[in-house]
This record gives sequence, C-alpha cells and structure tokens, in this order.
Amino acid sequence: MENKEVAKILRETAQLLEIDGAIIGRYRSYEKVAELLDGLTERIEDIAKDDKKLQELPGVGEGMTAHIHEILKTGDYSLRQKLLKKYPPTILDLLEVHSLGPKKVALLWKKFKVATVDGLEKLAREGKLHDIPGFGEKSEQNILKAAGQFKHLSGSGRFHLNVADDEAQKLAVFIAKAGVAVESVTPAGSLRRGKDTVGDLDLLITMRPGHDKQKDVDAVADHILKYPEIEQTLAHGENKVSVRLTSGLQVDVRLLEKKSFGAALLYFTGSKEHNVALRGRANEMGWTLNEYALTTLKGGKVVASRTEEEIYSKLKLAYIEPELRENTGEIDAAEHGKLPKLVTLEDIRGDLQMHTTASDGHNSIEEMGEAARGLGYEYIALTDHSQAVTVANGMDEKRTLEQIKKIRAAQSRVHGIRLLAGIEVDIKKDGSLDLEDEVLAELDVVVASVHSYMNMERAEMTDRMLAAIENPYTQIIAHPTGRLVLRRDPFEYDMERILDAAAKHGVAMECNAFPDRLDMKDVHLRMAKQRGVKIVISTDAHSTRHLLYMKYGVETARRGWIEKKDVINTLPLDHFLAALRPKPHAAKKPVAKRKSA
Ligand code: DGT
Ligand code: CA
Ligand code: CA
Ligand code: ZN
Repeated sequence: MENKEVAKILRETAQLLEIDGAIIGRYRSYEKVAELLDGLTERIEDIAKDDKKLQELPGVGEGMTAHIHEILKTGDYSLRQKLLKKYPPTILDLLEVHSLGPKKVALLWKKFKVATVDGLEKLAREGKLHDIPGFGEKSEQNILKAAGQFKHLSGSGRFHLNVADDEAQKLAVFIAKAGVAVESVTPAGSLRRGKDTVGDLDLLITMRPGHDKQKDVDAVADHILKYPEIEQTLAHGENKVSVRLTSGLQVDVRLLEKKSFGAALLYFTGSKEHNVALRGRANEMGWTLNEYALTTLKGGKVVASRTEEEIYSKLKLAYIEPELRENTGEIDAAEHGKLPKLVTLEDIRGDLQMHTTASDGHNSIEEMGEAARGLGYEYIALTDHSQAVTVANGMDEKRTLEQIKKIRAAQSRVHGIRLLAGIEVDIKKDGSLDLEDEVLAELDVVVASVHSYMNMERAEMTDRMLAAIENPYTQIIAHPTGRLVLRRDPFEYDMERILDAAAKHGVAMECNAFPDRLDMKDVHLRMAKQRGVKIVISTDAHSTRHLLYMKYGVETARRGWIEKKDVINTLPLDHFLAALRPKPHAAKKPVAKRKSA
C-alpha cells in the first residue's frame, strides 16, 4: 500500500471520530499520523517490517502500530468501517464544504439525518438552518455558496496537478519496462502545459529505431494493459490505448512513429485554442498542420514533423514553451520576438514559506534547512504561523521571539545555507497584523496572509487586503487569494487595486507552489507582472518532502508569463534581502518591558 492510501484511511477515521464527538486527543492521534505519512519519504510498508522502527515515528505507540498493521494487511481499518455503519460515507464530503466543521456536520446528521451536500443545500435554501445555534442567517448564505462551489469544483471530474503528475511518472516507469522497443514516454496535454488541474492524461510513446513494426507496437500496448492500477480498459486500437486507473484518472496513450513525434507532441500538448490558431496560420502559408506533420496543401509534401522546434520555425515563430500555449497572445509574441524568457526551477535560490514543528509542520528547523540545502538552495525563510491560527498552534509574541533565537542557534549547526527567521503572520479581520510591531521588526522576512473570515464582501475584503499591504512590516502576501484548487474559489476583492498597492509599496505577491493552492494563479500573476509587482515562489512546505512542490509553483508562474527577473527569490541572498521591502527601524523596546509598562 502507498503511504497516501494508509494516510487517507487514518484521516477519514479521524474525521469520523470527530463527527462522532470523540475527544480531541483521540482523533488528533489519527490525524497526526496521517500527516506524518504525507510527509514521509520512506514507504510505511517497509518501516512496518520492524515494529521498533515503526515506533520511532513520532506519535506511533503500540496501539497505532497495531492499527497500521491492520490497515496494511487488510487494506482497511475496522474502526473506520464501524463508524461508516453509523454514518453514510458521503458525510465526509460535508467536511470538505468550506465553512462547515465537524461539529456542524454532526449536528446536521443528528437533527436532520442529512449527510450529503445536496441535502445540506436543500436545508439552507429552505431556511432551516438559521435558527440553529452556531449557524445563523449569514452562515446559511455562506453554506449555500460553499456547497455550490464544492459541487462545481469536485464534480468537475478533474484532478490536482501533482496527482496527475505522480500518476504519469509511475505509469511512465512501468511502460519503460516494456522492453527494448520503447524509446521515450512523454506526457502531453494539460499536464505538460502545467495547468492547475488535469482532466485526463495524454502520454506519447515513441519506439526505438527498427522496433516500430506493428508487432512491437502491439507488444508494448499489451504490456501497458498489464499495469496493475488499471480499473477499466476503455479503448484498445492499433496505436492507442485508453484506460481508467483506480484513482479515477483516465489515460490516453498513443504509440507513435518517431518521424511524426514533433507534430504529435504539438497536437496533443494543445491547448486546442493554440492548435486552432497554429492551423490557421499554416493554412495562410499554404500548408496544412495535423497530428502527423506540417505538409504542403497541394501535393501533401512533408515540410516538418520530427520536432516542435522545426514546425514553429517553418511557421516563422520562435519556439513557444508549453505553459504559454493558451492562445492568449503567445503567437503574436513569438512572431515578433517578444516571448518572455520564463523562469525555471533552476533559477530558484531560496524558498520563502515553510512550517516547522513550532506550528503545524512536521520537521525541525534543522531538518528543513538540511533538506533545502540538499535541493541546492542558498537560503530559506522559516515561517511558522502566528497566534490567531490556533488550530495550527500559532505563535504569540513570546514564542515568536524564542523561535527567532532557535533559528539563529540552528544556523550554527546547519552550514551552507542561510536560515532566515520568518513568520506567516495572520491578517486579521480588520487588516491589522497578528503580532506587535516590535516583534515583526526582529524578523528577517514577514509573510502575511489570511486564514479567517474568508467570506467577506468584496469592498470589505479589498479594504482589509489594502490595510495589510499598507502596513510597513508586510513584505510578502502569501497565498493572496485563498483559493483551494477544486475546493474553494478565490476571495472576492478588487485585484487591480490590490496589485497597484503592492507595486506602490514594494510588497511581493506569492505564487504558492503547494498543489492544493497554486495561488496566485496564472492570470493573476500575469496581471501582477504587468504592474511591476515583485513575485516570490514558495512551497508552504509542512514537511521536508513538500519542498519538492516548488516545480508546480514555477510551472504556474510560467503560465503567468513570469520571468526570472520578476521573481525575487531567484536573486543571490544579498540582492534578495535588498529587494525585500525595507522594514521601518522600530524603536527597539523589548516586548516584555513594554507590556509590563
Ligand atoms: P484536460 O485533459 O481537460 O486537462 O485538457 P487537455 O488540454 O489535456 O485536453 P485533451 O486531453 O482533451 O486533449 C489533449 C490535447 O489534444 C489538447 O490539448 C489539444 C488536442 N486536441 C484534442 N482534441 C482536439 C480538437 O478537437 N482539436 C484540436 N485542434 N486539438 C485537439
Ligand atoms: Ca488531457
Ligand atoms: Ca485526452
Ligand atoms: Zn497559510
């Protein structure tokens, strides 16, 4: 079993226990181990071979050891099954509806026997919720909105970028084992364009020279159909296999002749809109473009087909990176030599948002530092939560000052990478920051973000964000729109005014690389660039493994036409620090003294 499958079972058990009214310690213990598994690089199956090793994991005692063994052996967990006899499985969907916690979900079940999002919507629409303690009229409206979003987003049948990416990589490794005939496996479609969600996977396979006879192609197709994670075969043609995986993701695999690889890659990468525009251009030039080749209209002579570069070049266009292929001006830019020189993963020199065990992260300062150095970074900022985020064990002034000391002390043990003392300080309802100025002044990097009151009216939310940007201590706004991919829409506010203010005050906007966020998204990043707003790309890692999410942030930034020069964490340390908005020189009164005065 994969770690994430075990984690899912544990997490659902925790959620069901919470709905069931279990005491916090009981369900948190399941949740904690689930989170731990999400961040673990080693396979839990391997660790579990030795109980001693298993119990070295934080939060895993004898009881949890037995539960993990049961899950690994049976693929399920008896307590979860027992709870699912008490509550319908759809009740877990309700927890995904934003603004609904386990207490409210439990109440809905107790009072109305409602355990579906449809049922919830009906209750809210009929006005049956606003008399119930803890709901209220305003929250009835919020619930209607959130239920609508949930249905729209989760019912879309689309997948998170990292899920599709993981599936593609696993399948590619399997396909490569088909034997000598396979030369390359290349993902195309929305995954190659780095879109925030993926509808289905499009994989292109080329065969080695001399191994592209139909019998070789058939052998590879037969091999693919033996992939253990296939739930259903949807199509099996001469050069194409379509399957649905157990995850629900559909995969279209195409087996190609090498000579038409460029044309096929171009076609199946899309987007459809980009392809249509390219075809039009080809026609105007007296050619025709399809998935096999660019050919002359008359006579059908091949003009180019082997590589994308050749085809673009014949069309008198500079090579267009996949992330730009949305027909939003890239063809014109390619014709006039005005394409952006997009930022790359290699350009990134530091990661500016991550959490440690001081708040809701799973690793220590040192572990994050070591892992980041392993990725070749020059600096990182450790940015734990502030006090308002109680669920994440956010830090107050005193703990923040202690954390700064700990980061400074850790620096003497972690070499070859600069550890910057940061904070993810909460932007409160009125736009003020959640910590005293004197403490904010002590930090190297102040990242500010919203985690509460997310349903404010547009004008109110705009004022709140403006206040946060105008606060002289704010240097970076993290996950600026609060959206959750496939779960929650961006906050409503006047984006143009916010970006103008960010540009004016030198506040950087984050492109949060965590695949559930990817916030700001591509179109907003492009708007930011046009206004000269500084960008940072950060992972928001809650474990060392999450540091690897940087690539999704970079892809999102590339989709927003972002260049290296727009991103301040591509700068060497000194230049980066100089590019951060300068903080006021606060009167250095120690906090303790000020408070007692
Ligand atoms: P997705 O799967 O919804 O995330 O998005 P894509 O872009 O991967 O779309 P998909 O899988 O339907 O098709 C893959 C590519 O194949 C698409 O980006 C462009 C190309 N393609 C598919 N159908 C058409 C079509 O009818 N006309 C043109 N010009 N291209 C198409
Ligand atoms: Ca696709
Ligand atoms: Ca497809
Ligand atoms: Zn956050």
